[in-house]
Amino acid sequence: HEALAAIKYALDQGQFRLYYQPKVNMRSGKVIGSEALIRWLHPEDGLRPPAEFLPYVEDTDLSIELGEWVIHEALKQLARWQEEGLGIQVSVNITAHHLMQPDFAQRLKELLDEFPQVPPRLLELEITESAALEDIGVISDLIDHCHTLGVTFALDDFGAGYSSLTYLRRLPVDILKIDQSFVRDMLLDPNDMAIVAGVISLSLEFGRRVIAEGVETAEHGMKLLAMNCELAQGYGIARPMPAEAFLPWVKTFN
Ligand code: G
Ligand code: G
Ligand code: MN
Ligand code: NA
Repeated sequence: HEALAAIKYALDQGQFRLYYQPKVNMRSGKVIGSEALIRWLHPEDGLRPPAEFLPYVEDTDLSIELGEWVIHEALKQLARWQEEGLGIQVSVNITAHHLMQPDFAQRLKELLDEFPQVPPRLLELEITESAALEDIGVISDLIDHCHTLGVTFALDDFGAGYSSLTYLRRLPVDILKIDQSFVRDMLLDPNDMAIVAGVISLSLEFGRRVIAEGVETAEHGMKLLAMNCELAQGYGIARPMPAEAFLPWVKTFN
């Protein structure tokens, strides 16, 4: 396949970059972490978003190679930030296909071992509800296994899937990310507001942390804080940015 070959070539040529979007605690005003989001810096076409190339690699071996590159790159960045005195988390998006590779935990351990100066708890893996329900026991065991390595897990896009509550019930994730579609419209639509409030109280009942994504305005932030959701990510705080821009941004935010 032509597109796959082009992506493989780009990977070998070092044309991919990770952008980092801050995650903050709105109560303390502190930056707590960042989500790593892949970009293709194409020599002719410029910056390409993941929607333009990730669909081609879905469920292929190349998706695993790309996923490992993302984890490696995130660890490299964590090591740099560690040196610069910035001890924040980095979250990477992991597909169920990648997580379910038989050697996933072993490969993750090898990658972590390459960066002994990085505390594994600073690496968070974001998984979505895309995995088939029949695999949920397997995924749950994998999360337990990876937890023994020290990494943490987030359940991404929470509420937008078709079996969210089963995932919440059965997956030992550390934090729920409230899907941005609910957050975006919560100030206009009472149904979305009810869902956001419900997810926040569910997360507390289940002893999980919770973060709102898609926080686009200060008004969203204040409402979430009033509902006891103090962690947030979104354009209203900052857009995803290149690694070099992150530390200067943190200094202006603090
Ligand atoms: O970065 P952007 O906001 O355009 O992301 C669009 C989608 O691509 C999101 O669903 C995001 O989770 C996904 N995505 C971004 N980077 C990665 C990555 O490194 N790996 C995977 N699997 N998905 C990613
Ligand atoms: O699926 P996932 O949650 O990983 O996707 C993250 C995507 O959401 C990225 O493409 C990121 O650029 C985008 N994003 C982050 N914050 C906001 C926001 O406040 N509004 C909108 N519309 N998109 C956002
Ligand atoms: Mn994500
Ligand atoms: Na999400």
